[in-house]
Amino acid sequence: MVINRINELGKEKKLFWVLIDPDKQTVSEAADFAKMCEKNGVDLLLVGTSLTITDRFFDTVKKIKEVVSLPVVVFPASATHISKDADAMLFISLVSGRNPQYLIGEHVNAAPLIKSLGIETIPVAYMLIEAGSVTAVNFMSNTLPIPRKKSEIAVAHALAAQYLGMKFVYLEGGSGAEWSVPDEMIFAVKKAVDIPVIVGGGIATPEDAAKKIRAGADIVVVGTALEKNREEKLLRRFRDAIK
Ligand code: 1GP
Repeated sequence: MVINRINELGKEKKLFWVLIDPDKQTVSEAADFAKMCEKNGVDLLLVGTSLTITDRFFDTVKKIKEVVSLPVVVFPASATHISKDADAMLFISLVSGRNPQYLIGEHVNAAPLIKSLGIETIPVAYMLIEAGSVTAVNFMSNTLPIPRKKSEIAVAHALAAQYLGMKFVYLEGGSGAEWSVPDEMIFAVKKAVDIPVIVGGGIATPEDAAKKIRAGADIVVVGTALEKNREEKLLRRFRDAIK
C-alpha cells in the first residue's frame, strides 16, 4: 500500500513530492522528467492538472509508471481522473470550501469505478490558502481560500478533518501561486494535528521549500518551479533543502 510506504518513509525523513502536469508536457517529456526525479531524490510523483486541456492524462500516468519504480499517484481534479495504472490516488475533499461538489459530490461519482478497478485511495483534507491572485483551483472549484493571516481558521479545518478520519492535511496555495502558504499557518496547523502535513503551491525555490520544512511541513510538493527549469541540479537542491 502506498499510504504505508509514505508513513514508513515519513518516520525517517521529510518527503519531497513532485507534481507532473500532463497538460504542460508531452508524454515522453513527462516520462523523461519522471526518470530524472527518481534519480535525484524525489520520493513520490503526483500526476494532476486542474483543467484537462489535452488527452494526455491517462497515457502520461501509464508511461511514467512503466519507467520509474517510485510511487505514481493521481492528484485528481474531478471524478474523470481515475487511472487504473497509477499506484494510488489522492482522495481529496476540498474541506476549506463549502461547495458540496468538491466536498463529497465528485467522490460519490468516482467511488463505484474506484471499487471495481481496485484502486488504492489516500484520504486527504485539501485546504486552499489565499496566495495572492485568484488561482485556477480557486476559480474552478468556486470556493474561497482561507485568508493568509487567519491561521486559527486553518487549524479548525485541519482538526475537523483529523476527527473525520482523514489521513493527511494538504495546505495548498494553488499551482503557480504568487505566494506559498505562510510559515506561521504551517506551524500552527502542524502543532495542532497528529496527521502529516503536506504543503504545496508557489514554492519557487529550494530556500522557500526549506522554510516550509522548518515551519513544520512533513511533505513538500513542487510543480511549476521544476516545469520551468528541468535541471537535475535544481532537483538536487530541492531534495537537499527538504531533507
Ligand atoms: C499544486 O501544490 C502543487 O497542487 C504544486 O504547486 O505548481 O506551484 O509548485 P506549484
